[in-house]
Amino acid sequence: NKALADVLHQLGIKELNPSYSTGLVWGGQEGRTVKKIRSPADGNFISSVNMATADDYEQVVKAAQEAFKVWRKVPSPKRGEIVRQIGQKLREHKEALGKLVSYEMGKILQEGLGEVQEMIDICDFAVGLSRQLHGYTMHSERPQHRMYEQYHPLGIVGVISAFNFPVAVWSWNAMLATVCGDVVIWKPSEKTPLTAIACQHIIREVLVKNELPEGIFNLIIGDAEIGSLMSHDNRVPLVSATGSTTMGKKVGEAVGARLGKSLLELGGNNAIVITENADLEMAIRAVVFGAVGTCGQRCTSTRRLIVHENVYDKVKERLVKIYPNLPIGHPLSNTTLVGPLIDKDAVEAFQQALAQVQQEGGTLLTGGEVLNGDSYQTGTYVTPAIVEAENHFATVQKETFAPILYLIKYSGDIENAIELQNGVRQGLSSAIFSSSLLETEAFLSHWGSDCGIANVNVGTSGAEIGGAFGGEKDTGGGRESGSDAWRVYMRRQTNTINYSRELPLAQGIKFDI
Ligand code: UN1
Repeated sequence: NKALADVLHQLGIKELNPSYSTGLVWGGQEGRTVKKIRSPADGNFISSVNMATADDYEQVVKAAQEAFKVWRKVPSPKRGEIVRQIGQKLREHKEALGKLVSYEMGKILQEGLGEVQEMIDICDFAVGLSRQLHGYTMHSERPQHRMYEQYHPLGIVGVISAFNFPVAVWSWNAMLATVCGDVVIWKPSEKTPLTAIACQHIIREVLVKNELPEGIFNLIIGDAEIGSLMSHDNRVPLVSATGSTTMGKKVGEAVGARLGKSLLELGGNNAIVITENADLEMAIRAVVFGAVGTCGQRCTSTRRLIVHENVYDKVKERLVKIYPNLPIGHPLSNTTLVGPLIDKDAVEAFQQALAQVQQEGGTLLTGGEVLNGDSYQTGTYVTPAIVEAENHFATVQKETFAPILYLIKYSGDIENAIELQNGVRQGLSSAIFSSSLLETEAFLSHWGSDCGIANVNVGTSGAEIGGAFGGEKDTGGGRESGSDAWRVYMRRQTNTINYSRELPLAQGIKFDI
């Protein structure tokens, strides 16, 4: 596998099978449970990794605690300088890391490169932020007193990330946490540990060059047990978790029970509304990218299409024509638009959802096959499906991490479309395609979309890092990435300072001794 060897060489990766890394030190090579990682693209063996033990986890926490003592004293703009250097390294390695993301996870190269770009962007954002971690000043009710607030580092931030964005989502968390003065323990998805190891190599170079302590950036490769240790651990004041709602509820409950902070970015069931006033060609492009991009495995993937009855047949006809011609194949091939699903379990979930929705009365219009033959021997390639369905079907209410687009008809005015859009438990991303100001403003209003992200003439996926990213209801309520999402990585402290020679009490209370 020469292509892979080249990429690993470019990234300077030597250690392929550690179970953890405390920034500078790799550990846990011997005697652990071994997991073999195969590419979903061609089934080829990529590497073995060792699954971390509870002892490994202890090593990592100790290193992180020690590093925090040093790191929190480094001025924030100096911390930003480290993140700047990381961003620079990512620029140098963009091509190689993008390829590795594509090969290990299965998203097409364009999207693999896009993912690395997202990491570079958040580094730039975090560098600027490192000079802007500001709070308010307040006027005191007492004479010669002043009040202000400060943001201080929290400590160890645990990051649990998912396979579908194996590196970008970690970087959103890690780069903000780093300029905030925190140290990070990253538990990547056990399906995509190699890209995490690659990032750790990049980080390590920067730590060594700057003679920084071990343990500012830590990596631990393990299963749900490690996530559970982290969630229950009082030494980890914030756990940021991305993944399914089921996983998020477990993390949220465990962290909540010890009154820790959690930042949850969970499932979506994202809809695009197409009204009769939409530019249909533009809408169709957004729908197809949203529904089949990353083979339907983004948390922002378009899963429901809510179309006005007057344009419904046109939209349906257009999509049913486009879908069978989508080039499906190896994610590293330039012509491919749809790569494989992550594994056979995902293929099974895809098939089950399609069988179930048809039982409920849905009509499969196109796709839904598992491909076989020469280029598709892994059994992970499927043809993206479109199903005519109703919003209340149990299958439609559920997030299936696969390329299934449910076509739903609405009639009457925009309020009906909004009701359908909001009529699911998830609340991540939503979009409307329309040139009518009355419709688009209604969609964005306080009685409009209930999602964390609501777009106009822009699809549901592919958010920029500058905005806060996350959603409501079963999506978990957390916000990562841009805007003021950084605040969750810090503790807020209110300070009252008296520069008089008196000691007046607030609220005018008299208490003379
Ligand atoms: C995810 O799928 O968990 O908005 C993150 C998007 C990407 C991030 C998705 N920027 O589609």
